[in-house]
Amino acid sequence: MVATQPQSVPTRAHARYDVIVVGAGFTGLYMLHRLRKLGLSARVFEQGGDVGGTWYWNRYPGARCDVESMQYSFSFDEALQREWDWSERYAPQPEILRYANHVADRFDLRKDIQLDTRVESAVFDETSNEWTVTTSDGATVTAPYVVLGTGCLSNARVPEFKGMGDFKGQVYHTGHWPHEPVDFTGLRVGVIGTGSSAIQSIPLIAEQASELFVFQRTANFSVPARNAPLSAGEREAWRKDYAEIRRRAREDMKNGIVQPVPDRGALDDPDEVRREKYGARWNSGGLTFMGVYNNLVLDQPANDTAADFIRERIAGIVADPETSRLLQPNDHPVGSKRICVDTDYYATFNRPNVKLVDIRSHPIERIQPHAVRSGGRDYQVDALVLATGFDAMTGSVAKIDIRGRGGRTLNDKWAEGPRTYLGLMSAGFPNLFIVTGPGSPSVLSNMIVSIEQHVDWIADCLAYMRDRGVGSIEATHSAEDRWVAHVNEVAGSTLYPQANSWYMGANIPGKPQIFMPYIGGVGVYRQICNDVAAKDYDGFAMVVAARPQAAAGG
Ligand code: N01
Repeated sequence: MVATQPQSVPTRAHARYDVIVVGAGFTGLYMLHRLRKLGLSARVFEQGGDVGGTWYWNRYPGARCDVESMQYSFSFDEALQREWDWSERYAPQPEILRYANHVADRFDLRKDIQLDTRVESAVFDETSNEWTVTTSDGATVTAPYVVLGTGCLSNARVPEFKGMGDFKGQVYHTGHWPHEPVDFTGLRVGVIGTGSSAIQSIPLIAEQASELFVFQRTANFSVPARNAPLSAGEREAWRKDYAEIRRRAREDMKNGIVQPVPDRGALDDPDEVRREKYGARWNSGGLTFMGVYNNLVLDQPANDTAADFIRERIAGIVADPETSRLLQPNDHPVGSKRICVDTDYYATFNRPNVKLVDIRSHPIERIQPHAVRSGGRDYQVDALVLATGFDAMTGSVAKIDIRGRGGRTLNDKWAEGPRTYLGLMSAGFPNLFIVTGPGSPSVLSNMIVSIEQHVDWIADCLAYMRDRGVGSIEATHSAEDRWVAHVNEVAGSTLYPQANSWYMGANIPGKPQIFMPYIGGVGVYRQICNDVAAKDYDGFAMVVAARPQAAAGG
């Protein structure tokens, strides 16, 4: 790998770069920026029509981030974090997308990003230590390194309902929402699913639709967002302490979201104190509800106190007793599925035009040309919204035909569940980095904190290798085995594996059920990654290049 000046690289039938990056979401943008700083040539391939990843695709009504904007933003550039003014406590999707575009423009990234181009395959050549990547435009490119920034929630999942093809109305998936405005005014709409995407969109769809049927298989715990405009004064207050806030996020023992640190377990407080604390968090809103006590995801009786509190609140909001009963989750610990954050979700079921349909007791039998049939009844709908989630964490990686040593595919290696060392690499696939992959804190964390940590670690690793003439890096099988065991052990000490969640792969029929993210906390994880790097990349095998690598980028 020879340093080349950042340059504009035109599309060609065959080209060679130092690094190929898959995806132009926040990972791809920051990775490209870091690679440029190292003087490396890179090409980013993005299947979408613009940058932004998740925030490019998830345009459904009400889409916004459930991590506060002042924390869900890049920290790597001081001027950037001072110049961008978030308008609300929780930024809406269009604003986050504008931010991604701003980052692309500000750092002049677009010239190395090729949009509307899917990476179809990546094949490693053991002789040259290079990846050959083919793309949907028929091009073939090569590079010693590939970085997968494919996103964890980017492979939208459409369940195979019988009769789906017969449906005469429009069908939308929340994760693949059209770019044109969708108007449900006067329409009868069916929403299938009650995860975060549904819970955000249902209140807004209900305002337009003449009738809305919500098809619920599993009730989810949701807490109010308490979203509000962010004043200049509030932004300034954040910025005053930004360096310290960012440090705390990086070193956080949990998810990289700065919040008050609990000093006790739920059962250490008497009933009335506990209720008061839950009430205060409910009133202040947001994901930090789970941070009231330090044992809510560890101890079932402790968890029950939080679950009971939320169930009581639901009962207090929803007027119809049967609807209220159905909306109260009772089959998983609170937090073991991603807790949802909403604006008026439960109250929406008090509207006369909204009906909850229990498809747990009466599964969807088939989709009719103008209806959804469940329990022998046809619910007449003109449009269907599938809020049915994603083949999470591994789905987008699995869509690429990745072949490592001996031609073995990554899908074959991961057939029994994903295996990585630190979530960053998988043994047998040299020079292939994964960002926020399975085995890293990933979806259990503030994604931007994790993305920056991974990208920095990868960039530092590439610099280390270049300085030492190393041509390849690969996770060893033994280090990977130890890490996988550790990830499972930590997950097993929590309540998380008790839920049929997408964290477990449980939402995809046939997908191996393994708790995919690393739950040890972003601070601990960062320290482990730093220690590994400090010990000359302990657990990775590095091979010195047999010959100086050819100049790249040309
Ligand atoms: O997807 P989900 P999502 N028949 O998988 C149901 C992030 N996110 O897009 O639970 C009937 O959570 C399924 O039912 P069940 C966040 O991390 C963040 O909502 O499998 N129903 C479930 O109700 C989130 O966790 C934000 O029984 C079927 C729903 O569809 C993640 O993305 C906003 C079905 C899927 O829920 C995914 O959220 C949005 C079937 N065959 C998303 N298949 C914020 O930042 C699935 N379902 C706020």
